[in-house]
Amino acid sequence: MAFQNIIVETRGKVGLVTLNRPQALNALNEALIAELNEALTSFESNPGVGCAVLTGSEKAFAAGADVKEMAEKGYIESYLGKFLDGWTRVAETRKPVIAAVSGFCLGGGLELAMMCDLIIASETARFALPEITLGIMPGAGGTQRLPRFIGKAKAMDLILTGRMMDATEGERCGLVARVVTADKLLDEALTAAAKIAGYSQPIVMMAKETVNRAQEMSLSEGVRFERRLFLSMFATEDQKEGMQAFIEKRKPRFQDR
Ligand code: CO8
Repeated sequence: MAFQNIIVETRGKVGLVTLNRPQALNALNEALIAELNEALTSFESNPGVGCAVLTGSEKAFAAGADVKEMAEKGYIESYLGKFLDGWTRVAETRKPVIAAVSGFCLGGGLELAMMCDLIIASETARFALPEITLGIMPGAGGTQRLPRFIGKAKAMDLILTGRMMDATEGERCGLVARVVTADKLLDEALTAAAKIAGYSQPIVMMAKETVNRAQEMSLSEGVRFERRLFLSMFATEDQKEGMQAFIEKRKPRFQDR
C-alpha cells in the first residue's frame, strides 16, 4: 500500500509512523486512519519490529479529527457506514506504541495519543478536547480514557471548557510520561522504543496486556490475572536466559520464545 497521509519507516527493531498532512495540521481523516491501521498491522506481523513510535510534526501531532470531512455527516449514514469503527486499532495493538507528541494534540489527536501506551511530549505540546466548541463531545474514547489518566475533576475541566493544557500540566496530572525539549523528542521516543524492543517480545507484550487490564478489572481480578501471566513466563526460554545472564554478569540474548 502506498501511503498518502503517513510516512512509515523501521529504525532497527522500531516501527516509526509519522502523521503527514501538514496542510491540515495532521487532522485525522478516514484515509489517514486506514493507512495508520495498515502500518500497525504490518508491524504486528513483522517479528523484527518490537515496538512502534507514532509521531506528527513539530507544529502538530494531530489537530483532531478532520472537521471538514465530518461537518456534513448525518446520523443514519454514519451509523450504517460504521463511522469510527477503525479508530480503535491503536488500542488493540499488542506490541507497545509510544506517542511522541509535539505541538497541537487536540480532539481525536489526543484520543489517538491516549490509545498509545505512553506519551512522551515536547515542551511545546498542547493538549485539549475542544469538541464542545464544535457542538459535539469526544467520540473516540476521550470521555472514558481521559478521566482514567487524569481523574474526573481535570477531565471535566478539559472536556467541558475545551481549554488547552500544556506539557508541564500534562506530566503533572499523569497524562504524559516524560517531557523533553522539542529537538530531543524523536530521539527520546526512539531510544525508549529501542530499549523496549530489545527485551523479550512475548514478555513485553504480556506486561503491556497486564498493565492494560488494570484499567478494566477489579484489583483482586487484576492481581490474579498478573499472577497467571507471571507464572507462565517461567515456561519461556527468555526467562531462563534473562536470569542466567544476570547470574553470569553478561547481557541477555533474548530469542522471543
Ligand atoms: N480538521 C480539518 N482541518 C483542520 C483541523 C481539523 N481538526 N485543524 C486544522 N485544520 C486546518 C485548518 O482548517 C487550516 O486549513 P486552511 O489553511 O485550508 O484553512 C490549516 O489546518 C491550518 O490551521 P489554522 O490556520 O487554523 O492554524 P492555526 O495555527 O491558526 O490554529 C489550531 C491551529 C488552534 C489547532 C486550529 O487549527 C484549530 O482550532 N483546529 C481545530 C481543532 C479542533 O477543534 N479539533 C477537534 C476536532 S473534532 C474531533 O477531533 C472529534 C473526534 C471525535 C472522534 C473522531 C471522529 C472521526
